[in-house]
Amino acid sequence: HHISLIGVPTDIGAGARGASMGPEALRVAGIRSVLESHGLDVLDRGNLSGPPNPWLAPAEGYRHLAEVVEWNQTLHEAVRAELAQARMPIVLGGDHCLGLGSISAVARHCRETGKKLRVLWLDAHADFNTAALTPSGNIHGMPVALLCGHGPAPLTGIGGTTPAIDAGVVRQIGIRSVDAGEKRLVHEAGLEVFDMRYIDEMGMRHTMEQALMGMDHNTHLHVSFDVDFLDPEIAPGVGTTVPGGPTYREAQLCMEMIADTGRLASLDVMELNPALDVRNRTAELAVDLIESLFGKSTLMRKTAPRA
Ligand code: DIR
Ligand code: MN
Ligand code: MN
Ligand code: MN
Repeated sequence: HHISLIGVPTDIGAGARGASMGPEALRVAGIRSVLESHGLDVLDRGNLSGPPNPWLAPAEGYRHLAEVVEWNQTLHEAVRAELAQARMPIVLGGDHCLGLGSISAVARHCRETGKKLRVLWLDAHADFNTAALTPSGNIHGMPVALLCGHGPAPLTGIGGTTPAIDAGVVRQIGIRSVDAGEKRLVHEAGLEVFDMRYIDEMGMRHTMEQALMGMDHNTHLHVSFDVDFLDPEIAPGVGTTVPGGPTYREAQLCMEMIADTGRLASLDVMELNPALDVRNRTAELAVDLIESLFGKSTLMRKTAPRA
């Protein structure tokens, strides 16, 4: 693997300031050297630049629409350029509105190369709001809906194809906070959601088996990792904590089972907020989990253990 780290230092879509410091916190936690220790070739492309956060109230249901478009267009081009050079982009967010620029570029690459796309969305939230449904106007609560074509053209059209993806390629995992109107739209769109109730009842192993089912040698697997997926007891450094998330052990299993597929081809690490963290422990945990995503395991097993 040839990996490119792309820092996107903005909190333009979030409800709290601070995710703009996420890329540097992940670097301080050693993301590059950890990946290199697994024999991976890593280029740190540094940080993209874009407009500052004006911290305004929503206008017609969206906060900072123009700035969100600008950041995501820049990110779309950066991710597209890495994929065109057969490099694996790791997007260091930044808030989760950036999933739009990242995944629209991945989807475009898949269309151009005839690959099948699978998106794993690891999050406490469904991120499926629209202007009419959002309680906040924060666009980090909308990227999945935008990718599926729900929203205004400047956002849904990034990359030139609307919708950027079909809802059928998405598997959401860890969901435990969905707004009332958002819930209806998730249902209507037919999103496949493995919520915390599902994980509690069925276990993380069965959940991941289901979420990864149907992939083959021609599948491009994209993981969009919102750090608030994790239980706030182990990951306090995020803007919107929701209790009852995956434990350290469940999260490790989730990442290891993704690694076992050998299909991971692009990754987002989003919503890390160093201003709310405790001595960078959430960044260090994120890096630890990313290490598992790239194949760190306790034993040199040839295959995963099977009952
Ligand atoms: C809430 C919070 N559903 C909203 N969303 C997110 O404002 O739309 N928090 N994504 O991280
Ligand atoms: Mn999110
Ligand atoms: Mn979230
Ligand atoms: Mn690990």
